[in-house]
Amino acid sequence: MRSKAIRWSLAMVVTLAACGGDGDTAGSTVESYPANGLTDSVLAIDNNFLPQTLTVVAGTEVVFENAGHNPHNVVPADDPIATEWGVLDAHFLPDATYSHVFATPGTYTFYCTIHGSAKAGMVGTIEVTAP
Ligand SMILES: [Cu+2]
Repeated sequence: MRSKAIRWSLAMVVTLAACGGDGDTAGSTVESYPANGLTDSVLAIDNNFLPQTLTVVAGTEVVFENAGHNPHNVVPADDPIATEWGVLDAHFLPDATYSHVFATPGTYTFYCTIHGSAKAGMVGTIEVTAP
């Protein structure tokens, strides 16, 4: 039982390690890139994100900071409990920061569930471009 689990874990590590190059088993062909040491930032103010659209190269760490006086959160448009990335308001009180490395090119729409929806209000976008 246990050795099977370990073997499965190793298989996952090997699979992930192999993802640097040619495709993966998930059906997605978008390549991921390692952290590149660059950082950029998005401020949560009352009640908006600044900037509302940020463009970064894949591998950049984006630091979200609650620069407002109110609690906010940062959740992906299709993931309101932030299972993939993002931070809920309990961990994003004023002055708190949350950072995430955007490794895969694409468009990442996010919002604050307190002050917006996935389409309006306190909503923002990270555009991640290929290096
Ligand atoms: Cu908010």
